[in-house]
Amino acid sequence: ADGGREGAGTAVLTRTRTRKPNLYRVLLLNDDYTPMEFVVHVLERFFQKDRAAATQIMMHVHQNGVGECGVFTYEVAETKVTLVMDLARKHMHPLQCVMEKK
Ligand code: TYC
Repeated sequence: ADGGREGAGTAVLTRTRTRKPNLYRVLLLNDDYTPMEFVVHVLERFFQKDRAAATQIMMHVHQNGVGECGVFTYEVAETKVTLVMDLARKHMHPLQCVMEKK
């Protein structure tokens, strides 16, 4: 903590450390209809994955039912979920994207 002075010789200690932000995992859920290529595209476009990483995550979701796209602060996670869900709806794919507190 760093020191400050206030009033008649009164020492004041103020907190200098910032707080850790609450973090959220963004997850993709498997379904039987969304094309694999569409899921790979979503991971490249919204989660900055290269083709190899995107394919690996997509296959993990395909085989395990759920997988992590990334970890973000609340507003960033919420925005990514909305962008994925809007694109999936536009293409009439049942892809589900959700967030959960870490
Ligand atoms: N299971 C889908 C298929 O066989 C592919 C898929 C992967 C769908 C990941 C959704 O989050 C998902 N076409």
